[in-house]
Amino acid sequence: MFYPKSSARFLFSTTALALMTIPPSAEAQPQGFNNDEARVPAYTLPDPLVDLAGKPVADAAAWQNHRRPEVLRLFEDHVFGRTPSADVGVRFELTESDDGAYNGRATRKQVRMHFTGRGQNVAADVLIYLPNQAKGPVPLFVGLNFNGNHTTTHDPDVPVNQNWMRRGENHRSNEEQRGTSASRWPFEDAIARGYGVATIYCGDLDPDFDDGFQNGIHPLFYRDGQTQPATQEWGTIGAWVWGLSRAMDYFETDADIAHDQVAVLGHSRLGKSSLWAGASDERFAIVISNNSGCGGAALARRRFGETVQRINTSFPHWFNDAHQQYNENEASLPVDQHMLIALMAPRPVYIASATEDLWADPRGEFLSGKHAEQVYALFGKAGLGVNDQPAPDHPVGDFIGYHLRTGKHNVTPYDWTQYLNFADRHFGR
Ligand code: GTR
Repeated sequence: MFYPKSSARFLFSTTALALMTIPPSAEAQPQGFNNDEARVPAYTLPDPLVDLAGKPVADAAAWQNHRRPEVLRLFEDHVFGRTPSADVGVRFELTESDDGAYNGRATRKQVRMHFTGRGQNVAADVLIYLPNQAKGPVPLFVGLNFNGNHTTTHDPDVPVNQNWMRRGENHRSNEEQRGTSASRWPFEDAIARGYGVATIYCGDLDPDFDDGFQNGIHPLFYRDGQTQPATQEWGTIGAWVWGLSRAMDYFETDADIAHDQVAVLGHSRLGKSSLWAGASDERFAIVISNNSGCGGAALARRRFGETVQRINTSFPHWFNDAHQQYNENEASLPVDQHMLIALMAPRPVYIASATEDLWADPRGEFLSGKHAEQVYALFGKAGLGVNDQPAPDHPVGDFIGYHLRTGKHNVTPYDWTQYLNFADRHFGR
């Protein structure tokens, strides 16, 4: 049996789900963007279970061997960009291992990843805390950070990153920034629960501004005469995600880390990145999106909060150039973000929203999980297990976890508690 490419059941389900609303926000949002559920346009989502030739995807094997690679390629070509193949050298240097961190409860490892290509070198530092009470290899959370590893902890033994920063004097960081993002990285809580946590400054891989891709790792991949990525090649998010995969390569060499129990997580632009990392690298056993919004978990076709045009204008470097053609033109995107979530199947994925984070479209984030459930069902895995977006602070879900935290665009201890619970459940702890 053949289904039309735009299946009618989506129209039905989006209308039914659109009857619910999320709490109004007190937080200021940019003007001129829709924050009103009643003004979400009618839309039809592409069907994850109908392939490009119009054939239905019958079972898990057809998804995994045929449709999944097709969807992955669509995200490469139309959203995040392809990673060029190039002869780039990768070397790991363990610069430190000290079992005295956090009053002897943790071992701090610092690993410098050296990347070499076309006579240039780029380095990215991985900061890792592992629990000392562990009896064997430990499960690990890994995520990128916004402002340098030294901002994630008050630990004085993490060097101040000297690369370009959004924050800090003349885009350079200093001691004053140490620990300023520590509330987003509750290392000690994770350690107490038997988990390791690793983080990397995204700007080590590619500084987060539009420089025509002259800095960061992109130039290492250029072909002779190439001066910037081709239309369908990667942008900044692609480069960040490549770095996460190289960190995964390192974890596979570290006997203290259970490399088959690595959860990748990220907040906001770095949540878009954790989703793309989980989609493009199936070694990540759990994938967590915290308030990732447009280009992350939120459905683009809803045009609620941040839109494709807005994100491509404010941050032209995040996606590939081909993505620009979908400005004010979401309906012609061959994918929507429920298909990004579906690329995690059958691995557990967690989507988190916040009530005041309307810019990221909490409902659209929930709905992408909802519309990914059909792919999990092919594997016999239950997804969210609910039809309606749950009340604030009521986590739901089996293989697709979801919560709507009360509060603003942020990562909080509440979010982390849910991720640790989710990992405990799926890692059988
Ligand atoms: C905003 C952007 C969002 C989100 C956020 C962040 O300015 O519009 O897509 O990524 O930044 O990363 O904090």
